[in-house]
Amino acid sequence: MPSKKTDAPRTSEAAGTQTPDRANTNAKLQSLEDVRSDPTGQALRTNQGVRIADNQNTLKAGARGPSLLEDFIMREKITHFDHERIPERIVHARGTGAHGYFQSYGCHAELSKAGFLQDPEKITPVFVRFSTVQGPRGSGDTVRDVRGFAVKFYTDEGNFDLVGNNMPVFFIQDAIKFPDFVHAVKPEPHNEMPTGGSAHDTFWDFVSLVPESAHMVMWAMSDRAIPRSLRMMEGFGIHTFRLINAEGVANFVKFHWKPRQGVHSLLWDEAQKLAGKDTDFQRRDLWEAIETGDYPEWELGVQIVPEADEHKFDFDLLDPTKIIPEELVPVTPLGKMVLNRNPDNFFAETEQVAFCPGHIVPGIDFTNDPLLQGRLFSYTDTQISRLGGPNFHQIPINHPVAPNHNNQRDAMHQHVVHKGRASYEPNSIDGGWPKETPAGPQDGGFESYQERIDAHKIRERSESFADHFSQARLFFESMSETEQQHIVKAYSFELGKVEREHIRAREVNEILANIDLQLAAAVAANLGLPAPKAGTVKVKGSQLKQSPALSQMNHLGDVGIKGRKIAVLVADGVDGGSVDHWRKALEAHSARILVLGPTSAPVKTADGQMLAVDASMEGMPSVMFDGVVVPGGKKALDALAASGLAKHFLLEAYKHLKAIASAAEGKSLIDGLGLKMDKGLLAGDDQKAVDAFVKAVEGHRVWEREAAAEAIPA
Ligand code: HDE
Repeated sequence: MPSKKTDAPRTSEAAGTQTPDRANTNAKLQSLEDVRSDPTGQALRTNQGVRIADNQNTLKAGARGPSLLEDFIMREKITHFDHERIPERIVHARGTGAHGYFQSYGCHAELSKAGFLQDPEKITPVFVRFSTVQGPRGSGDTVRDVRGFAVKFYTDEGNFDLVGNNMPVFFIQDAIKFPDFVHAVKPEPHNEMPTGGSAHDTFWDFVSLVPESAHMVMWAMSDRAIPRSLRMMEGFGIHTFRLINAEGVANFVKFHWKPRQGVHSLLWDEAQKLAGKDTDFQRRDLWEAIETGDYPEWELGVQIVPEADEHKFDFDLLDPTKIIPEELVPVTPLGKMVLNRNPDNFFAETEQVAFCPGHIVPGIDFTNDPLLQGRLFSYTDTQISRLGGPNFHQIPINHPVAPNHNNQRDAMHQHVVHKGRASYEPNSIDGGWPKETPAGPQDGGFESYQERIDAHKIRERSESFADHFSQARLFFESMSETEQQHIVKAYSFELGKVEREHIRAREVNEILANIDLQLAAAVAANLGLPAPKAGTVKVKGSQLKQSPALSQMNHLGDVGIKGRKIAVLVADGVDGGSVDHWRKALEAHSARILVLGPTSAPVKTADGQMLAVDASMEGMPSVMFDGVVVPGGKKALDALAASGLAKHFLLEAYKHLKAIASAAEGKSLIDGLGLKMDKGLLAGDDQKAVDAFVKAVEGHRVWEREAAAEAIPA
């Protein structure tokens, strides 16, 4: 049955004006939707279609007797159940997905001949999967880790997968090191600890021995590794790719996703608490945003470098441990992506989706980045064991909307009944079909960019990949003071969990001291290590002193407080008018308002009405919100002042630098907690108070409060 939800534009383009291949696209999309099974009104049957009369009892020899082998209904059910699990991804096992669409802002024919970038009217369906890297499928969402950001574009010319992360660089330069890196970051082999994090000996042993990881580790120790929401992350293709136009002119590009929701993070204390209070915090956040119609949106952009400028930078474009600072090459916006439909079934869609950086379409091509080159092999290979054979492209979520006739045949889980009598090419039996399409400016067959290579076959790293510290330093120096402090704390926390002192010392003296001596000294002091000496590596430094684009403080987004979660704390005796006032005022900004009571039971307002609550303060603690409102009503305020739960809620929100507004009469509650008013701690019900509150939530945190918040117990 077709999906009942119709928000997601799943039509591709008007039939009739295109080639027969393209005219088939709508029908193809529809057939992909038809695999969605709807049991409404249907009888319970076996896999063979037999109606089942009793789904409660096994066939037995007498009511108290042994079960009979003959029971094909029970055997079929249990056998299927026994095989329900497939291997989880070796990395990025924990993930969540969503459907949506991509729409180009205009015609980008000068840059690429890829069809989905030509026409602003054209809607290209996408499926996105966000993930953490280290933890298993059931691990926590809010651990300190890189986030995967993988997008499958179902274009008319075949699937294009942009398999990126929320950080623009990577830990290693050459694919042959990937198994070493992953073995090091994964839980320790002897006791399988820790789950979901990198704060352990093997990770720090590896990265302290491999200086090329220095830049990426800096990102991983920054707030980028604990995003507030999957909706609030940038995405990066990392490697340099090529875009090629119809004339065959190529440019180097780096892909960027810029969230309209801004780039925001959790605080470390919040992230840790959330890992226990709501393991699913981020998948729930994305799911609820989409269910409530608050569709997250990203802008796809590219940094463009003409082929002639390949060697104009102080780093190598092929080195995946380097960014192109946006101040040197700005990001050119190409189009937008909107996520507007949740999957119907997690396993069928999110778990079975198979990405591969090698899935590209005409108009896009690779470069010789040695990490990218290895990835081109790995992804298809891993799907063969994960999804049980080479026909994983036939699984509906992986199926292109473009036709995919060829002479590949058979293999495990073959779903297609190939009607041709000849499964080879050339043939004269089937009229020679399917036939090659010559490469061409539009609708041509794929043609690789004809890069000239004149080289020795050699195992060697290019000298141009040798500078490991300049950009790590640029990153640190581009951070605000607050962000720098968070980085110091993250290194101190993680290295504090490392048992072997020589590993801690090596990271401080041989890595951090080469990046920034003050950073190294601060971490050393927190670990009780001797003050480090200046690093021994001669670091040439970057062309730029700072890159403001690297600081999250400069990415507040442009949707205001839309989709931000605000808790309204109530108790018996609350002023119902005050609740309505705040609700209306904040809903006008499209924030999500949740009323929290002492328990999940409704409360009685001052004028005797029953007010339903969305949850208890215990069920939805302050770490799940972006801001808190305490409406008026003397009796309710007194009750909150006497409640440990409510006081903890407010103190914790204050500690986590969140905006808190109370009705004017609630000031005594704030005073009673010993808190000083600031830009984000407000008392008042008038428009001025509402505006100040909205502004504080928009700013994400009340950073000026950080010193005062230190004194509040966690
Ligand atoms: Fe991956 N990576 N990776 N990776 N990666 C996988 O493929 C691999 C790398 C990324 O939501 C695996 O289907 C190698 C960089 C994402 O399903 C595997 C190397 C970047 C996802 C694999 C890298 C990524 C994966 C595991 C070094 C950012 C999750 C399961 C040469 C640009 C996709 C799978 C999803 C998944 C291999 C490095 C991103 C084993 C060999 C760099 C977002 O094939």
